[in-house]
Amino acid sequence: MKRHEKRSYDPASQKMIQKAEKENIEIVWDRYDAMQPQCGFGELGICCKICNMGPCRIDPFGDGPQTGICGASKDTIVARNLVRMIASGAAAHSDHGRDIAHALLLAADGEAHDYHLKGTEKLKRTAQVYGIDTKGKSTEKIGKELGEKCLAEFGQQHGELRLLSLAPKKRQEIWRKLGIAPRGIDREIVEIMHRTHIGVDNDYKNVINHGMRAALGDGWGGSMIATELSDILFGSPEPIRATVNLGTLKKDHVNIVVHGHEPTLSDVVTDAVKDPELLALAKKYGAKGINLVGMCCTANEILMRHGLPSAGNFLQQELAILTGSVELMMVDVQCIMPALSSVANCFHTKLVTTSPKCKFPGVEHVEFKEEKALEIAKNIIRKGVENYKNRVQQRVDIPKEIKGLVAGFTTENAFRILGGKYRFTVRPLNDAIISGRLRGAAGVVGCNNPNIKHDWAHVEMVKELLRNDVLVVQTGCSAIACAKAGLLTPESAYEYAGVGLREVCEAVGIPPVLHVGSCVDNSRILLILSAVVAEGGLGEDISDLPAAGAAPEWMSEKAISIGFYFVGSGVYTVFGTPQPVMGSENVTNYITNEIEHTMGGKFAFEADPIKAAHMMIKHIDKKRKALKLGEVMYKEKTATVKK
Ligand code: BF8
Repeated sequence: MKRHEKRSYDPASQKMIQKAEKENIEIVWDRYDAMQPQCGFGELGICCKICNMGPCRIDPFGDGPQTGICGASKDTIVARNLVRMIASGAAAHSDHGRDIAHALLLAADGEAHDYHLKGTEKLKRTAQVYGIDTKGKSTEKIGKELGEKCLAEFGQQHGELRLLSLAPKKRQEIWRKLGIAPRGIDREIVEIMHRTHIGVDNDYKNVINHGMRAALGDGWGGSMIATELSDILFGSPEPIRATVNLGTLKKDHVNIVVHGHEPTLSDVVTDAVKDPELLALAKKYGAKGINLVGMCCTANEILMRHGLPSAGNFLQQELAILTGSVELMMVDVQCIMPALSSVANCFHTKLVTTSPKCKFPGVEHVEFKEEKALEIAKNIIRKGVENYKNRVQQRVDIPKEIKGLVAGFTTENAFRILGGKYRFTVRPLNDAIISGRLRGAAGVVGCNNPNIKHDWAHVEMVKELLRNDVLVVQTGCSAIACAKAGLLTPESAYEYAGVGLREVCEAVGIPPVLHVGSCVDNSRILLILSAVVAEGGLGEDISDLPAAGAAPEWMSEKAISIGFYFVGSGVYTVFGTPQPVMGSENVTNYITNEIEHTMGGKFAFEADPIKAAHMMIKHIDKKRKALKLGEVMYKEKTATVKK
């Protein structure tokens, strides 16, 4: 197998990897190879650099030091390092949520006049959860009160986050009994930093349980606030057809890529590219128009709400520039490789940073402010249009690969689609699981990582689940991976789904893989699971459901936080490569085994996606048995799987 084939599963990416090789441009896989062998102490989680007596490291073979200079055991060191990753991941998601709450407030106050509160139904519903009396109040007044209440929850010191009340009652009781119901979003993150300071918490279970509390503050707090308030501000997504992969870039258009996470800028950019003056300018420079595409989770935001194309996922950010066709890439926060500036320097591509939290040395910064959103967006687009004249057409190589998909699924529209015109319900989903037409459901989410062939694990795992009648729900880069493989269309059910799943997809008219958004939108999965429990017939808690989760190509600290809030919500969750815990047998055993007795969920690590899919299927079958459900309806698999 050739090098580019080993690096990516996606033919479009393979072509750009070859181009990078030919033109001697260093990209992520080259840096990964240069980094081998990677630090074994780091991989095992047994390096401690929390204080200046260190850095300390535990000898994994038992001959050298078995504690740090302060006496911290490997269990303490591993647990502390792990929960610090949760702190960072939860902080990233939650800060995103905070920014959306801030934007909602500005919009409600009339200070950010380019935004309007579009999701009035959801506004009222969410306001009720927060105990806001909506009677006789204007949309703006309710929005302001809700924005204030949500913002206050970040620094809340007592009580519980309001959105926890949306979880099944039994789950809430578990959290209370274990003392891990999050009080305030920031508070739990700060407490991680305190507990893991030199000489504080050195009971590894106590450390991890608090990490779980902070992660729950992400899933049922910061991330859920981000999702719910985005739906209020920008409107709830509806099923929508779109396209994906590098083939969405256009040879004869000005290509603008929005990359990052927060929808505040990208949402107004969708309007800015329609500006007649900018379109005329693009024509003046010889382009046929302005082509706006997304990258990573910003792509998911504009894909879900506007049907705009996604050029790709995490490992494709450099590859988009390598097409030679990108006039401008604007970035906000998270998952933006620092290497982008050097790759952009090899082409005419202009890189623009927009967030005060994320600047690059030597890269133009145009600070985004909600109060002048559209004006700033137009200003950035203009820079891209003006850069078209610098494009070297001979260096343009746009891979032809492009796939159609349907995105835009949410907790709310799942009810409508499944329930039909007259009654909103997830009953048909529960019934399909109870009857055995569906085996169960799985959430497959997360990143790409050069330590595993790009997209391969996502695609193979999802195909295997579909084939075994497991309905799949996706977010983030995982959803983009499977979209590129053609799994996110209703027609894909005929090719990949088992008989039972295919029947359900046919009856309801949905793809066998439901794209529910960006990574903060994993909160939608929590709410879908809660809705399924509330509908009845499948137990009393999320941990009773025939369901499982996976992050087969995970990379970021956000993935760790997501994993922990899923496990803390009762979900069996399989990560591809192990989390950095293997240096402590106790911590590994705690999170992959023991924790199930208290939380109802646990982790597993398995890099082989087919094996991992079967671990999930086994878990789903175990839960079916516990619920006294029969075997799945159809034994035969009609779909064929490429191995
Ligand atoms: O937040 S899946 S690589 S883009 S961290 Fe990043 Fe991972 Fe992609 Fe979205 Ni999520």
